[in-house]
Amino acid sequence: MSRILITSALPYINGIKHLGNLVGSQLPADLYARYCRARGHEVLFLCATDEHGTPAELAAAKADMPVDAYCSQMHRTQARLAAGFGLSFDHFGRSSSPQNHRLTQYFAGRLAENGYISEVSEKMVYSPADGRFLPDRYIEGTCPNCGYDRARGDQCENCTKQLDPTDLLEPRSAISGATDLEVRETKHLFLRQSALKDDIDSWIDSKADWPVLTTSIAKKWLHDGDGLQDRGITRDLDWGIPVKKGDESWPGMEGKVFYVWFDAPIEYIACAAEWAEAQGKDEEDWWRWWRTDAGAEDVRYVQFMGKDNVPFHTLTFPSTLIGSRDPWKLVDYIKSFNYLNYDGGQFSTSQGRGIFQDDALEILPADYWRWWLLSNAPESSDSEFTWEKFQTGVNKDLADVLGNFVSRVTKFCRSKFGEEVPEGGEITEDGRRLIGELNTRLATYVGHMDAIEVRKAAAELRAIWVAGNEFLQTAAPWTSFKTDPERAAADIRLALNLIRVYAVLSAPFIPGAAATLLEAMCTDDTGWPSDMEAALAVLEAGHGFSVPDTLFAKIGDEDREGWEVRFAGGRG
Ligand code: B3M
Ligand code: ZN
Repeated sequence: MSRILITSALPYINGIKHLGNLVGSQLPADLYARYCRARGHEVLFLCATDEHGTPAELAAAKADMPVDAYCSQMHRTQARLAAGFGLSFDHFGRSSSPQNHRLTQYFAGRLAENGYISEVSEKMVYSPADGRFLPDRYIEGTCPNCGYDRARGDQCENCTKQLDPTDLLEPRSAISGATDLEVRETKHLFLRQSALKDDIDSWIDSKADWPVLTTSIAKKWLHDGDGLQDRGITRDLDWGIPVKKGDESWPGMEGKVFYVWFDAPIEYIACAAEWAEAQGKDEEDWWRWWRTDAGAEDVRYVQFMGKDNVPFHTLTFPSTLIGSRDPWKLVDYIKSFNYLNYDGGQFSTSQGRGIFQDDALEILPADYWRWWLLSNAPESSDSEFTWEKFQTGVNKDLADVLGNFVSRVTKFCRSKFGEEVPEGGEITEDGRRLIGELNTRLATYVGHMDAIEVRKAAAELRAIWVAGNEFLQTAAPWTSFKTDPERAAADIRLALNLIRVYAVLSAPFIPGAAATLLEAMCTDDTGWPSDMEAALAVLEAGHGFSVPDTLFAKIGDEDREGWEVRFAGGRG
């Protein structure tokens, strides 16, 4: 048994997230967390809302609310939706927490002590029309790297390059659209990433097992052009964590706050402190996850995120941790994702394009979404959601394969032997063959899950379900029952046990259905079937069960067409 720390990229507070956000971080993180728990590991799975910076201010202004009230309300909404999707966070925190204020100011102080902060009089974009500086998302323009014309002041969404507002070509105010922008001087703190370049470089070189998507993005920004650049970590904004050196004030920085991308990853740590407090635990209880001088050297730390977040997690956040020269735990493995597209275009929060979490849960239970999204996760390349693909995937895999197996087995048993596991002969030859196949497939499934190969794991799980149906087809207990009821009983006993095994193996993907299956089998034995033959004998003759209601209803053409129309336009 090991200890595994899992974090998902922190969803921005600026609105309800779409399914592309979900499949790019929180959902695969949950899959892995559930799997690790099922394998008996000690897991701490953390996520939080990312509440500072211009996205929060802009969204609150649009909702006509004070920004702190807006964040509290949206945090509750996101927490409710996360629960609706079955995301099993040990804690869902807030980057605006007092714990994060303290830690962020602490890190800034440590970095300054170690010489990794410089104070720079910076030229910032000022908008006379808006009467303010325009940091980050308050400014839009053309990306100097790739030419994308809707790049934001902090990052180009198209090519992932981290930007400063003054880098943008043909800049305009995102508030008023004004283009008569000026450049004014203002003092800011910079994180001297350039001085940490060798540390970062050799750290990344030590991660030979990382996915190519992760390392290629990191290496690109480490070595391309001028190499690792120093990054401004403060902003002229009202909302955020006030700039301080530990708990001392920082002369010249009055009225400024830390940049959201400085404090957001520190929330991964602060969230553990929030978790400890919520659980009535002490500092040492969360230090053992985060400090290598307090037990965290045994922890395996895995992060999940979309590819646009990779530079911040491979360069900026490690610079903060390494530059503190404290024994903080660094990430061991970064699982990153490409984008999920929606019907020939991009999902877009700002344009309301695609399917959003609240709408998704309103039309179908979480498991339908979880299964389709995970089995089509954008791993090696971008993938695409279309209603037709969704309908086909769900109907085939969940209704025709898994649902059908469960329904045939339980209904046949009820009609011939009653609602309990039947007594009968030894495992049949067909049964032996099934056990052999399941053993091989389980080893493959475990291999993919350990490697966090989400699509491959889903494909293998589907093959494990198919094996059950093929066994039923070959063994044909409805035929053998007429001549050899003992044999039919032995096969059905095996099949009923297989339903429990399916519940255990499938729970990371479809926890709702898995719970229904265990309930129908009247068991709470979730033991991992490492010994398949023993696992298929857990429910003994005489053990009661019930026939579950339809596990997965098929999506009809009418529903699909209706949703296609309903979700065609943006939702504004
Ligand atoms: N909030 C970006 C995003 O939601 C950002 C992630 C922060 S992770 C520390 O894609
Ligand atoms: Zn670009």
